[in-house]
Amino acid sequence: MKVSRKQWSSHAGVRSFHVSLWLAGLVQPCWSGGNSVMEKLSYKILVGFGILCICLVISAVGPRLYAAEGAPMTVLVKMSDQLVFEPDHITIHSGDTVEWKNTSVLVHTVTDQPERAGNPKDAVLPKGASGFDSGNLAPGATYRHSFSAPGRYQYFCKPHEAAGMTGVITVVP
Ligand SMILES: [Cu+2]
Repeated sequence: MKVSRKQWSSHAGVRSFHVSLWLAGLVQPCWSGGNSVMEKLSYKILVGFGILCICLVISAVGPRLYAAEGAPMTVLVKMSDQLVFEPDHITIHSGDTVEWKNTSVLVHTVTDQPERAGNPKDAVLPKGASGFDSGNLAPGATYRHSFSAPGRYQYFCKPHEAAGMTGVITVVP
């Protein structure tokens, strides 16, 4: 069928509306009878746009799902001149690693051994987890520990426990 450019543009608007309804499963496609080159072209553009949208959604959501479900991560905690672990509370997944970096001019430690704590509340381990101790970390030094047993870990810095230099790690399965 022959249509003028003006008529076509209004038809295209109606048809794209019908295609939307068809995609929602509400009506039968009404564009299938269209024969003009322009109508076929507009249909191809709509389908192409739909596929592009689906690809964009997959590329945006896919890597997030993978990061949440899959590969182990390493989380950085800094040890500061203000005698704090930054951040002092973190939540990680079983299998993740924490890397502590001494960004101060002082010596710090990362210690989670109840027998070394002045206050037992400063060294807490979940059932089945072994204690750990970095030893003295000079300015600029790093220490890494991987966590597998889920639960709450409270750790401290030996020289600065009394000053309140403690941190909490929650490990979720
Ligand atoms: Cu310290």
